[in-house]
Parts: sequence; structure tokens; C-alpha cells
Amino acid sequence: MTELTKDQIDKYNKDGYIIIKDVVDKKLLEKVKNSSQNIEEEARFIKKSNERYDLGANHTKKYPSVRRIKQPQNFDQAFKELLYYPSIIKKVSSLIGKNFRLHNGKLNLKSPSAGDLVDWHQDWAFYPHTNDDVLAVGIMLDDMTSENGSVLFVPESHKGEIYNHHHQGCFSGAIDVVNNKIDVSKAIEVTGKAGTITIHHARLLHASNPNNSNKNRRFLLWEFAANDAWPLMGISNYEEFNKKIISGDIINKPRLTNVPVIMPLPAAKNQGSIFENQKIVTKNKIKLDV
Ligand SMILES: O=C(O)CCC(=O)C(=O)O
Repeated sequence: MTELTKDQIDKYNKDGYIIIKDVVDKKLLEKVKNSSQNIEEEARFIKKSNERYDLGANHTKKYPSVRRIKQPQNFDQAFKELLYYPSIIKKVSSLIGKNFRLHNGKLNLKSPSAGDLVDWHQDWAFYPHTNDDVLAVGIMLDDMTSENGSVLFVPESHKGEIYNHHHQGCFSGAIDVVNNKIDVSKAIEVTGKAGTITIHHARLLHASNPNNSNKNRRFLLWEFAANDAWPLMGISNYEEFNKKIISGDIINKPRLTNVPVIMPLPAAKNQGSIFENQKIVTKNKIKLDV
């Protein structure tokens, strides 16, 4: 079965996420992992983060340290194949309908050398839209365990408010859960075998642990939005915007619903990725507040 069952849809609507085992075929998974290794290897030849790579602080030619590969689907065939993976498209369609586009694609490597934690946040704070038929599919390329950087989801948090992600007057991409007395004690830890996928709502409160192991933990994220959910930060190139449609038709009548929004402005002091945005808050943090 490739579409979601009624129980899975109900669980997503109630909790704001679902986890599904054995979705990605092993052969394709191997191809994507090889591509990821090759792309990582090429990072030896660059010194600074750019539109393709987000590099860790200790990156050198000898010891490359890549935190994120950005938009891998744009320059690698295996990733592109995984973006158009029929079983994933059917599952996403079960939740936000058959009209949807890719908002953003990213591979978070969380390697032993650059496996920083990701602090509490809601993806919605980074990219609010006219309605919240917006979600992220996470694909485990490696087994995700308690030791190598498990993700944490707070069930039902997608129905509540959008929290402040600002720090020192600018967007920081992180929520101060302690000072704002936000209860994250009900967070569930996501672990699973390679090939498992997660689907989480853009307003779900989540974070991820540091990688304290010597194993890789690659987690690929496809962020999707319904074609009638338009980004409130605007569209710089309408043609490019429409090229990101994965399924269905161009819709130029955005659907406006009553969604809570705080704009991610003024922009983060450190640009480039969530790791950079959050640095101002998480610099010396080695543990999440759970
Ligand atoms: O890769 C992870 O651990 C999760 C990262 C995340 O939540 C994000 O990039 O929005």
C-alpha cells in the first residue's frame, strides 16, 4: 500500500507527525548514499559554505566537515529520483492533496565530526505561508538512533501558537523553551532503520539531539507545500516557483486561512542554514532542554 491509511491520516492530523518504516527501496537508498558520499568528498575543494554546502566550523581539505548539502535534487540524479518517488508522492497527496510543490530540499548529515544539535523550532517560523498545508518528509539514509542524533517531536504542538524564534532583535530560528516555559517534556524520540520516513507538519515543535557516536546520521528533508499555499516572504521568480511543482497544476489563487504568523524578520544575523541561524543561541549548548 502506498497511500496513507485512514489511521495514519488521523494520527498525522492529531499528533502532527507520522513515522513509516521500509518506505524507500534498498537499491535506491544505496544509490543516494553513494551520491551523498561523492558530494561530500567534493567539499574538500571548497573553503567556505556556499549555495551547495553548509560547512562545519572545523572543515579542512584533509578533514572535510559538511553539515548540510543544499538542494541535492538539483545536481544529482539519485536524489532527483527520490524526490519523485511515487510512494512518497502518494503519501503526501493523502495529506495535502494532489497539488503540491517542493519548497526546499536539504540533506542534514549530522556526521560524527559536525553533529551539532538542532535547537527547538517550528519550520513554519522560517517559511510562513498563506495556509498551513505545508509539511516536511524526512528520509533516514542511515539508521537513526539515540546516540547519533535522534529527532524529537512534540505531539499535538502543530495546533498551537507559533512561538517566538527571535533573539537579540533578529530571527534566530530557535525557541527559548526554558525562559518561555514551553513544555517539551512530552517530546517523543524518533529512531528508525534506514529507509524509514517521517512526515511532520510545518508548525510542529521539534529539535534533534547531537551526534555522540562515531556513526553517520544522514537525514534528507523534502519540504512540501500545497500549490495554493504561497510563501509570505514572497516569490522572487514566478517561473522558477512553478518549476518546483511535483504534482498537480499551477494555482495562482492562493488560499488564505487564519494561521498564526511571526515573520522571520529582521533576518538572522548568521545566514546559510538552520545551524548558522541558531548559532547565536546554541553556540555553547551541548544538550537540549528536554
Ligand atoms: O536533521 C535534523 O536533525 C533535523 C533538522 C531540522 O529540524 C531542520 O533542518 O529543520
